[in-house]
Amino acid sequence: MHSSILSIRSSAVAHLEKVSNIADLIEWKNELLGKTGELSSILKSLKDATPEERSTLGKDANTLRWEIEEMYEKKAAEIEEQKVQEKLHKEWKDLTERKDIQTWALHPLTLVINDVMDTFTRMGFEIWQAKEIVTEYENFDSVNVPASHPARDMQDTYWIEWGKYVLSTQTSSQQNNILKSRKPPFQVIVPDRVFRNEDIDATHDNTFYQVEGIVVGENISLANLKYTIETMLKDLFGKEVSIRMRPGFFPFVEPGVEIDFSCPFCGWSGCKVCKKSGWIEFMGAGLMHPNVLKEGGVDTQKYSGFAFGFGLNRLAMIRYGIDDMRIFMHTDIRALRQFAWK
Ligand code: FA5
Repeated sequence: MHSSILSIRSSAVAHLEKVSNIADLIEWKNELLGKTGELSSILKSLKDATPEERSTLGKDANTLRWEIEEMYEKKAAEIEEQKVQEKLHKEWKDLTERKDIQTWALHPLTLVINDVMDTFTRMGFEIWQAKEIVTEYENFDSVNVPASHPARDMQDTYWIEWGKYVLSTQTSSQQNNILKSRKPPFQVIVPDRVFRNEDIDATHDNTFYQVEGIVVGENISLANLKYTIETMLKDLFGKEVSIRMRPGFFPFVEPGVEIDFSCPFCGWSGCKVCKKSGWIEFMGAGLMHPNVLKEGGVDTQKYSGFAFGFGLNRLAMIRYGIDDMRIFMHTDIRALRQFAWK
């Protein structure tokens, strides 16, 4: 290659290495190939050259022109690629990081149901899947509450079909189905939503959760009931909790009791949760009424049983220090999320 072309070429290559953007690249090309560019000047000067020189210089100059065009295209592509990479790097987002997405949370009632079910399954209870629409027979007659019985008025009922179907007012509506489908001895726990046509206030809802437990076997007594409930409460609150039984009336148990437990927050000294009494009202329970056992096909000469039922909403309120039950059924996510990990 002609020495002057070679010198243009090497300075062009050196200069190109320093070029890092399209504007400088265009300028670089213009300085070589533009009207007043170095190579153009050489091509223009060809007319004064000897024919021999004209042929070699012309050929070399043209070769360099194509080379410069090629270098230009290659560099332009490199600059473009670098721009894309920088953009990608700047805008890259780790979608798996999910910093800006709120973490999921279980509903406080679900958390309490899960814990209560864990406790009972550890004690060997089977979980029974209840129904929310039940027959009048299941809800009332089968648990010793005949049509004329005043106890029907104790729970204001939503009728689905008058005289036939109701929204279950109590998980006790499952007792008869359980008795008919299990052979003693057995122990079953039933968590479910129940419904009562009641005025709603801070401690009453018309839709709430109950947990029913029934245990049937030989020589089942109130002592077994006491042990079961104390064990469950100890597991739930992580400390010793005592219970006391007061006489209580429920048509499906005899004797019937109301069970309170010692306040796990103040240990009897009196606090806001137990309303300074040291005790928290918890559940209805008792030994299963012979009529209920017989209606379920259980041999009452051989077997006895106990049953209990408690409100899960009230337990969740105690556990989380909530003073208004209505937040459970309202859909205020801000209120519900705060209990997620307690
Ligand atoms: C019953 O429902 C009986 N079936 C419990 C039972 C089962 C007794 C087995 C004996 C043997 P009671 O109506 O008291 O009983 O309701 C039980 C619990 O449900 C109450 O202690 C309370 O915690 C909860 N509860 C009752 N009414 C409401 C309401 N309107 N809102 C929220 N919780 C309620």
